[in-house]
Amino acid sequence: MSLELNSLIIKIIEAGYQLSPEAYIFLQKFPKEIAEIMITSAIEEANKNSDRLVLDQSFIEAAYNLKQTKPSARVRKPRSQEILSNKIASNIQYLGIEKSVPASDVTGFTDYFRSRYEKLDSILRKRIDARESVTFERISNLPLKSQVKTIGMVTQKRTRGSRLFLEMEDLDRSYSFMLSNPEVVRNGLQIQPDQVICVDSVKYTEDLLIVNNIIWPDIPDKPPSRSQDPVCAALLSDIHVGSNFFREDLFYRFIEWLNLESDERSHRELASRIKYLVIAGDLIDGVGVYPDQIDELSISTISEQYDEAVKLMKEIPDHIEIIIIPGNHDAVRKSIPQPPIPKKYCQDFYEAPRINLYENPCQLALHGVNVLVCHGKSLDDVLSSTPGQDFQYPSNGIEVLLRARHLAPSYGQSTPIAPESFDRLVIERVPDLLHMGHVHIHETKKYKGTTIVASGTFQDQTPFQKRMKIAPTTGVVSIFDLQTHKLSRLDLRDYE
Ligand code: D5M
Ligand code: FE
Ligand code: ZN
Repeated sequence: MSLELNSLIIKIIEAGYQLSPEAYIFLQKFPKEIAEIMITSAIEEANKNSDRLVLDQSFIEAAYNLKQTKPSARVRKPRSQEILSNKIASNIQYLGIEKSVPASDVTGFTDYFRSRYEKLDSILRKRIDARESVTFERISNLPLKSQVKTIGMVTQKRTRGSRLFLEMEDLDRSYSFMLSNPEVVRNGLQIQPDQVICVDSVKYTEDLLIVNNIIWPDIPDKPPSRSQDPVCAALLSDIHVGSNFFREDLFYRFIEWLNLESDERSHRELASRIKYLVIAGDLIDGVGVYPDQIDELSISTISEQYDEAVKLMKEIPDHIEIIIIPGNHDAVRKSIPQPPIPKKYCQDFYEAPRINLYENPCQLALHGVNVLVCHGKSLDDVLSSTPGQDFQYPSNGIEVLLRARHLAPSYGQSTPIAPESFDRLVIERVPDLLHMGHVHIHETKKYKGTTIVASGTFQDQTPFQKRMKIAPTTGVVSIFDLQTHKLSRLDLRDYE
């Protein structure tokens, strides 16, 4: 013990103070972690008072007690030997997205949509059943009644009676397609405007083809990659710091849970394996995001909201790596892909090596497991305008995006897409985990080898959500085991 104390005494001397002999004996009674907190708080307090030279027992005790009552130290730091993930090095590999290349004024969105078509055409052609697809130009030279597969972007989708009509384009021309088989129509109704698909059709007239089958780009059914280490990621989003409806109390409960403060052994065991915290956007509530938002803010400037968010993140135990992408409430451009939250708002994040700020969307390998994180603004469009979809079940909407291999297929609805030369929203690499937020409703599902997580929120229902009849799941976090891919639902409302 006294050997360990020596390094702390050096710290005191380097700070310009002396330790009294009785304080030396007093400190020996505590584990090193506690003694260190005591000395650090005593130095901090002594620095505020230029007359003090000697740190005695009563001064140290008073400084420590003071620190314990401050909000920034509400949480007991866990004993490091209890934390399994402390012994495992972090392993984050950044997989992109590609670098942003703005489209030129002249070509505008033409380049963007060409890139989308080409990327999805190449994904579709990797499928055995879409490989022999022909171009629209080639169809024009075929006789009527020919059966063909072809790949196109859906520019229009409309129903007439029980039939569904699609207008589709490839790089040269457009065609009309008609779906009448009820099964095919049901499948076709899930197609998102501007999505790229393959259709197996019969040439009916010179302008119209009849669709027998729709082939989505989709993902292959193969086993996902697994971590060699028994570590977990906690998945959350939509914290909305600065909102009147932000549930700071639930967030502090979460920090306590991460600090192994749960009474249940199984919870402490799970918490001890958390190595990552992944926040899929809407860290703050922002300012002026919607009309009259100012009436619903507890913190009225963006920089103070981020200051508060920084304070909360600093409370997360040190051994946990934090990954943050922006959402539509954060202080970055609204069109996606969104750049990381900028330095000017959270210098401290950029200086903390364990806090990683990335773009929305962002793809990472965590211990070899491919994780795609996206805020999910496009779910507003998918869930509100696709038959059978519902805000209450966001994971079905995420599944549609995964099958479409695109994170925001529809242009011109409520999701602004940045005019760039390349479409960086195509899901080129198949994720093992797809994590989206935005809807504020927690729901998970497995689709083929991929785990889908729609994360909850730390914001209570807002008046807007009440009008929209959206009942948020506030204070629910998903814990994803990177080794077994098992999901656990942590409901902080149940945990005292
Ligand atoms: O989104 C919070 C919730 O509000 C989420 O469930 C989506 C819903 N929302 C937000 N904007 C819209 C629009 N324009 N249409 C439909 N639903 C919407 P947040 O990003 O936190 O404000
Ligand atoms: Fe949100
Ligand atoms: Zn959002």
